[in-house]
Amino acid sequence: MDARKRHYGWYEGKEVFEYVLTNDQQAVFRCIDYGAVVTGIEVPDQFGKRENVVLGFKQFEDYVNDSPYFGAFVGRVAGRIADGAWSAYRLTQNEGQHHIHGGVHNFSQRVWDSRVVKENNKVGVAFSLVSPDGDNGYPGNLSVTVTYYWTNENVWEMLITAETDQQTLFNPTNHTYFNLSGNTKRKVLNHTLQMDAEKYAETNGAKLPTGRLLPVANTAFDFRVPKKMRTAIKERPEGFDTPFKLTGNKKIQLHDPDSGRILVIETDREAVVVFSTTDMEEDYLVDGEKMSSHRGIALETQELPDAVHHPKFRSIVIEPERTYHYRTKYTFTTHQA
Ligand code: FUC
Repeated sequence: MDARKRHYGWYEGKEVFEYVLTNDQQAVFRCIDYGAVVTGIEVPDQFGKRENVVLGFKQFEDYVNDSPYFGAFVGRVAGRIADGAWSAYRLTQNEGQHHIHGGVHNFSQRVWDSRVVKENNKVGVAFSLVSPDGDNGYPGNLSVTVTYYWTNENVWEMLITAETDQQTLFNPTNHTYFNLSGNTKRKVLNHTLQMDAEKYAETNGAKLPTGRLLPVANTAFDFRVPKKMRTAIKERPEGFDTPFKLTGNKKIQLHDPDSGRILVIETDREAVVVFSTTDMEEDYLVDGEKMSSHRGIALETQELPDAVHHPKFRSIVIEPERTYHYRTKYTFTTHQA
């Protein structure tokens, strides 16, 4: 196992570093201390060819200028909070009248403290920051650490811990977009997606949950058995920006039959938001080509969005004098050639 740290850029007078973690199979995990962003994951296809399977930019400036949260750690609260309202607090309204992804200059746009951590069979980077009382309207000084481990078995483990000195909200996620074809040489339409999710959260025109959890059976949202994204998009041409409530083993599996790569996600979180990038036609480049629909798929493990307004959703209120732990594991394998 090997961990290297190197200069990546400058942000608000601070030097930004990239960490390159290489395991004994020569598979590589890259991340930066700006936004705790995952910038690359290079894993073998069915023939052993290592290529990158996440969307990212070539240079640091692109992450700062116009990133749709590529690889980013999102907080304090991922997703939308209706009207930026929680209790008597008023959170930054940064998507129309609503609050999204923690507000402005949120966790994905700050330089974190970081250090390399080593354990048996894995190496990682621990990123920490303190979000001050009043940050984007949230009460309490909140200390957050997110550790990304990269193991010898090509597993990325994400461990999050948090402590606060006042009651506040916390619902973090990592916003990595996956494309298992390798260096985005194909779109994700031939990938199959399978999820242990019996219900999805109905959303309104503002992409906010209505509070109704509906059965996936006989809908485009049924991914209980593997379904090609091409088929899913045909069933739902507007695509997916949808919270699914996880059940059973809470497994999420993405498979690219062409490269043979498989990603299995396991989590202790309540839900996953699936964002299919449908209609994302952008000017910025990914692997030398303009970002366009279905270049990737974001699978964001978290508690159900806007939980503060829906008592049936798992609470995201956290209390002082406790340490909160959250865990998601991403395993990369291949089918047999
Ligand atoms: C997901 C979506 C949002 C937004 C963001 C970049 O979290 O829920 O709609 O587009 O990604």
